[in-house]
Amino acid sequence: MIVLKPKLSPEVAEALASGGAVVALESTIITHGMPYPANLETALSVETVVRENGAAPATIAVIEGELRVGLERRELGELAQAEGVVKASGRDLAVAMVKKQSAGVTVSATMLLADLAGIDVFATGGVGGVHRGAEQTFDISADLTELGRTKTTVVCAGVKSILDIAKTLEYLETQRVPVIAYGADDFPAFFTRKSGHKADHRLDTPEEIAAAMRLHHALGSGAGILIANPIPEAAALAPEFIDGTIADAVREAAERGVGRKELTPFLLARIDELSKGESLKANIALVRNNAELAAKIAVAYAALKKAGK
Ligand code: PSU
Ligand code: MN
Repeated sequence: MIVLKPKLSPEVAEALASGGAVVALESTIITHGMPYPANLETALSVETVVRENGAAPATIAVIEGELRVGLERRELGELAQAEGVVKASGRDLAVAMVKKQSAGVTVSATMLLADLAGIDVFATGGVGGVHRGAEQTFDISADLTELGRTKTTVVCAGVKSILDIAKTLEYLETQRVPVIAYGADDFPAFFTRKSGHKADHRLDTPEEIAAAMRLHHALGSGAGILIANPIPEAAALAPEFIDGTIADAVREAAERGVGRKELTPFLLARIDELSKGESLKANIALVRNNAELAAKIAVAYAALKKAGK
């Protein structure tokens, strides 16, 4: 059997070779999650935040059929503006390679490729989850099953209430994924710091999280870990405002019969439009905040690995 090795950028290759800290970053947020030029500005500023906190950023994508870990600025710019780029979850990667397509990779595909490259920590905005009405549609993101089987630690701001948060937490429990809120008791709801649902665990420092990662992997679980980092207070949106906007977007999607892989991008774009850019501002703030935490965790984890602890 062949084992694929994604192509690493020089910065990522060097960091991995020396046992340094690396943070994986996804690209569906660039291709399908934010409008241009905010998507490009965010992608670049998130990479800067990772570097400022002592880690190498590894934005992951498929470029003309090639699996890539760490992109050049020019490539980020092209991905951010390209029309008709594929949204690839893990199951779509092989076909994108055969067809020599470029693709933004979702959380599930990013975890898979990060793991192939030997990267332990990954920062994103929100992960996919169990959609509202899943009891009828069966719409459950492959991000959740990937978390159950790939040992990447994913730092997110919780999940948006475009999803059924209670069912998403139930599903993560079934998949044996530890859900750890950072410095909080509540599982956060992306735009707001609280969802009304308790996270399973709370840890208050990157060092504690790194230690938990080491032990989780030493137990041979094989599953990932979900770190839920609440949006910074100053950037959080008022729940009444954003909940109403989300409800409108969800209703519209149902009326128009939007489903499958188009549903999440449709909802994100409509929420951006309906909130007149307020949601985008919050989204950018929380992604940067997650990148900072992920870098600190990656630094602490790399130190434990080096010490053999
Ligand atoms: N949620 C967000 N922003 C995003 C996504 C989800 O707030 O950009 C993207 C991520 O790439 C995630 C994907 O992995 O959508 C999930 O898509 P789906 O629901 O089709 O599995
Ligand atoms: Mn889906």
